[in-house]
Amino acid sequence: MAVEGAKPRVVVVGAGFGGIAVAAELLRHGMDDVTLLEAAAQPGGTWHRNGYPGAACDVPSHLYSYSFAQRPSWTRVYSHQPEILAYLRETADALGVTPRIVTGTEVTACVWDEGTCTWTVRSRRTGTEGLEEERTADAVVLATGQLDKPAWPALEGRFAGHSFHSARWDHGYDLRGKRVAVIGTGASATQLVPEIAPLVGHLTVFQRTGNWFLPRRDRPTPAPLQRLLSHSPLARRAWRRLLFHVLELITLCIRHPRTLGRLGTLLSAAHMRRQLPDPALRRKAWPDYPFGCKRVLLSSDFLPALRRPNVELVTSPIARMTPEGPLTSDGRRHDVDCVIYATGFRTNTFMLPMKVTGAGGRSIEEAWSDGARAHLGITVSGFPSMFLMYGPNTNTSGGSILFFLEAQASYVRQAVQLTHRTGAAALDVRPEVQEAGLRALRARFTGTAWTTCSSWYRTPDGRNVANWPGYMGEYAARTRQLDASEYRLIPRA
Ligand code: N01
Repeated sequence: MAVEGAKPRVVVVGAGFGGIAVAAELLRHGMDDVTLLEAAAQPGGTWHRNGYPGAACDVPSHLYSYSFAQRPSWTRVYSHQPEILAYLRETADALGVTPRIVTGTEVTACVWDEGTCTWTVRSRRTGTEGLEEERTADAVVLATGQLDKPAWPALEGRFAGHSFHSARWDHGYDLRGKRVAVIGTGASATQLVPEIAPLVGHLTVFQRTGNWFLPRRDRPTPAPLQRLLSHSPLARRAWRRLLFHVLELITLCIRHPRTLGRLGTLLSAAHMRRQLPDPALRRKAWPDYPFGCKRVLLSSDFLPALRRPNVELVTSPIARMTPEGPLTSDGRRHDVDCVIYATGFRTNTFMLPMKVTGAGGRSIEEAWSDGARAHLGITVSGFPSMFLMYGPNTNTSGGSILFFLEAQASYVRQAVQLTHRTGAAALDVRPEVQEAGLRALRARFTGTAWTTCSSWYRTPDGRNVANWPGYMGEYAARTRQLDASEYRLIPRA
């Protein structure tokens, strides 16, 4: 039973950038009954899981970091995974979040109890079928992210050699001198291919769709910039502001494919032509959809890696897998020792990694049978005081996801405060508000580049359930102040 006057008990599922952001926000506002349950052995979320060679961020670090924990000393313009993970863990330590994280704990179910107006959160030790633990919470925050569950292609046949997914890299396997296949050419493949190409005997890269590229000049942070940022908080703010506006330009191009989008196309095409002087290879790698429909890849070393003598780009579709390697539909069998699936994540069904049951015993699967939806990507009608971090329609194709996470953390904190202040047990977004928001959101996609091809952002029937259709600034404005009239307060039993 929710206890009147007592501090709200909040359980956060996931201790990545999202979970840590919301926990830090609650603690900063005096709500210290917060527990984070993390399935992995260590906090860090996607930056703990994705340790493939070359894993890095393609958003500049001075923006891909919390505004409330800025680090002037980033060693590189685009930091690599170890530095980002260290930053996240150090920040969690400094803000008092770490002692509240319970690792190795997999949440199996979150169930809304109508009698007590609380959530029951069931969990067990990760990887066991053992006894389940139960916690009671006044609010749950699901911070499990959009990019957690690796997607494996449904290919007929079985490969007899070694294989693994890029998001679960096998660090024990020595790639040196081996014949390796990489399936997929998304953001992950783009980062790992240049790293492994010099090590392996032969590398075959299987591309289903080409990509648009923009340069990513990965280099140490220039010393004068680092000095300036270390000494001047004003300069730090100005630098972040500048990076923010530069990234908003990518969204501007995506939103206006017929006008400004052409400029993006030109810039990308010039970069790709410079990097691929051989017309045959260029033709193979070239995308066949408008700039910005899929994620624009920031890379200056992937296309040059394709020119190496030990690398081959294969664009004939994989017909099936054989024990020796992929067989492409042109009848060629590509014999390899190892297959690396850089095939992304299961995203657009959005099913959470645990059972979630809301009011009236309705499951999240039922609520989302017609596609994942949430008010501002955060609250779902019929699931009182349940909040999502990086929920439906809050991904960004151009900006920094951390910007969205901070906006969501503040919004969740306001919701928990409102509930507590008014003496209510919970709050529930009004269904008509959620539906009106969804209609407006869908209308915002009309005419944008996102609608011009299939991508991981979209369901098979074409709805974009992953991305925010506008600018980072719009999302911040929309979420800055929680509008209490959009919610129904549920009185205590
Ligand atoms: O996954 P993806 P990812 N046969 O889905 C191909 C974030 N991220 O892990 O384009 C052959 O983009 C598929 O082909 P197609 C970022 O948000 C960020 O690379 O669908 N190929 C595609 O090429 C990113 O968008 C960073 O035709 C098959 C690839 O596999 C998101 O994670 C770094 C196939 C999957 O690409 C996902 O990126 C890395 C098949 N059967 C990732 N099935 C940063 O720097 C799929 N493919 C912050």
